Parts: sequence; structure tokens; C-alpha cells
Amino acid sequence: MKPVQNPSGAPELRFPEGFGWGAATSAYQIEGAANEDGRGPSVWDVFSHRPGRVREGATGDVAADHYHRLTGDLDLMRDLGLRSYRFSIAWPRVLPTGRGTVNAKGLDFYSRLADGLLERGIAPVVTLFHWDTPQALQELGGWENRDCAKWFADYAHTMFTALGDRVPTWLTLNEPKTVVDVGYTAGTHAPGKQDRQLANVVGHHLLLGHGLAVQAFRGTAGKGRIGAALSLSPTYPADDSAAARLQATRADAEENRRWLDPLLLGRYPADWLATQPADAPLRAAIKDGDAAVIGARNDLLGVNYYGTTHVTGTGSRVMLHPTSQATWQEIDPNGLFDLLTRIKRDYGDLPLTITENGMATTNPMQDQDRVTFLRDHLAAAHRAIQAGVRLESYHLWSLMDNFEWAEGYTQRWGIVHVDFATQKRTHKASADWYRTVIARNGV
Ligand code: GCO
Repeated sequence: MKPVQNPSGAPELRFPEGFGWGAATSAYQIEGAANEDGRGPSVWDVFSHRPGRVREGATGDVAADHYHRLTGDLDLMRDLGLRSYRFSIAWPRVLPTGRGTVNAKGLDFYSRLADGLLERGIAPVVTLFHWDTPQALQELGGWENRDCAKWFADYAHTMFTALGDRVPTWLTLNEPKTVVDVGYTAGTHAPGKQDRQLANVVGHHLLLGHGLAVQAFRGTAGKGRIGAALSLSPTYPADDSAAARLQATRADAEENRRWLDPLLLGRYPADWLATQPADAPLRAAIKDGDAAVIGARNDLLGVNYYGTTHVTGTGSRVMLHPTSQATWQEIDPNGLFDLLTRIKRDYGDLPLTITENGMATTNPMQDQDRVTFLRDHLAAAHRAIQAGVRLESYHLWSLMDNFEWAEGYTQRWGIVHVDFATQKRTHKASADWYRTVIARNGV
């Protein structure tokens, strides 16, 4: 590993003044307090309590107990020097049945969180939906039901009204792709369905919910900006053959364009739509006018980047780069440069924020592999900025170890170690390294 800093201590790669050094988390993964202060259940509470769904039978009932440790965690962020913090709001903590009467105690938690960040000079970046659909709405069909888009926009409006004076950056959805591919196709995330056709309908309703929430935002006095957080993966042919190139284009449609195009160009990509059979339920789900709602102007785009995708001429995926403990991850920092410059080229010059980037490692404290990962990705991000990309901020995933969905507590993604028996937080090597990066404004 080559030295991180030059001998004088100045960074080799200096970031623009005011760059938003940040970290990300999500509600169900850290909060715990699942049954307290009036919070209603989400699909993840139900799913994680079903035998055999999550490794070692783990749940998010307690998680990192962040709900009870708010002040300590805010101080931890301040001590790292964070300038930006991306968190999500648990919809059923604010609206226990997804709609109707607001749970004042739930809302108050997020209000205290936003205030606590601002007091410490940290900008709140709020995600409205990080997969925890209220169970009461799931019983009405959840995102399979077109009305869910409207329920989501109403909830979003509640949050804009409550926190709009304090939150500069809003993200509607986190990774709709994962809901579609993992929650509704593979079935290994909540709600655990395996129905590709239904999954695409869910995907459409998620996009519609995004568009309606953006509309609701424009109607409020909030002075902030709004967009979505997409998980994107540049796709490449695994070899030079024409067949592999064709498959890479198809994979790109599935991984990236089917989300980017509707949001930023106001239409599904024609080649992707052509893969949907004439009688696919998705076709009936798309109503006149939806494209315009979904494609309403966004102020920024959140990019979750974990790695690249390589496909062969038969369309199967191969890994040409190292992976991590999370074996779906193909670690390739250069892909981040390709992705950021590609977004600018194909979708215009909108401000970008990296909303997630990180790796799981089995090294509990001396996580030099994570330091190398983060440094290499920041170098790629820096190169993209040099190439003219309007990248404003970077949120590593994750601030602290947490409930990693179906993997439970067996994968650690944090720069801060959490002892889940005592809830003690301890800096890993990567946390101390990141603190220096922030202080020097560069790597
Ligand atoms: C996601 C989620 C995070 C995960 C992270 C690691 O993007 O999948 O936003 O909740 O924990 O990506 O898998």
C-alpha cells in the first residue's frame, strides 16, 4: 500500500473548499427501539422475525440502539469532523400505520436529530424511504398497490412541513433497484416475494412515489433540494466479443438506465421496455401522465456505488476484480470515475452526491483493507471532479456497524466498531484515517 499522505502532511489530492465529507446510515439498520414510543411495524420487522430469513435469526429490534444513544452518536460524528450526515426516517415511526395521525414522539426524534446535527455544524441529508414500508400498508398491497405512491407522497409532505426549515437535502427513495431485485425477485429481502412481473410493477410505483413526493416538495416552502439515491453499477463486456458487448448493453439497461432514464429523461429506455412482454403487468401499470410525474426536475442525484459488473457473451456475470466479505461486490475504484463522468455525459450537469460507498471486511479494528478501498475511491472521485463533474459530497457506508439486512450482524460495514453486546462504539483504523482526510480536505 502506498503512503496516504506526502511527507509534509498536506494531502496529495485536495478536494474543493467546502466539500461535504460525510457518512451514511439507515433507520432500521441502526435505530432499534422497534416497539417504543408508538412506532408501528414495518415490513422489515415482520420479515426479520420470520424464521430462517436473516442470518442467525437476527432482527433490528435493538440494532445499534441509536434511538437511545442519539447524543453520544452526534458527538461521535462531530469528533470525526463530519460535515454531512445521511440518515433515513422510519416511515412507521412517524406514521405508525403509514397514513393518518402523526406520532409526535417519532417526529420529535428526527427533529432532535436534525437540530443536533446543525448545532454541530453537520448538514442533514434525509432519505425518506430506506425500505421500511409500514406493515399496515403492506397489508393493503404495499408498493404493489398504486395508491402507495400517493401514501408515500403524503408522508413526504408531512416531513417537508416538519423539517423543511432545517434540512437542505432530501432523498426520496434509496435504491429502488434493490427493492425490486432482492425484495420482490430473489425474495431474500422484505417482503420476500419472488415474482419478477410484480417486481416491475413495484418498481414503477416506487418511481411514481418519487415523482409525487418531488411535486409535494415543490408545493412547500422548504428551501432545500431533492433527488433520489440510486445504486448504480457500470457494466462492461468481460471480453471483446460482439456478444459480450451486446450483453453489457442489456445489463446496463437493467442495472442503470431503467432507473436513470425515467428519473432524469422522463421515459423508460426503449431497449429495456422492449424486454417486457406485451401482457406484462408493468405495461398496464404505466398510465398516461406517469412519465411526466416521474421525470419532474430533480435538483441533484445521489449515487450509491459499490462496484462494477462484467458480463460474458452468454449474459452471465463474472468477477474480474477482487470482492469483499459481501461477495456480490466487485471492487473497482475506476468504475466510480466512469460512472460519475457518464452521468454528466448522458444525463446533464446536475449536482451529484455520493450517498453510499464502502466495503464489508472481517477485520474488526485494523481495517487497512477498508482504508485502501476508501482512499482509492476518493482518488477516483477526485479525478471525476477534475474532469468537471459537479460532485459536492461523499457519504461513506457506513458510519457504524449495523444490521446488514439478510446478513444480520455477520457483516460489518462501519468505520466505527459497535460491540452489539454492550453497544460500545470504538474507532476502527478507518475512522481515524477518515478524520485526518476530513481535517486535511483530501487524501
Ligand atoms: C444498500 C443499502 C445499505 C446497505 C449497504 C451494504 O444500499 O444496500 O442502502 O443499507 O447496508 O449497501 O450492503
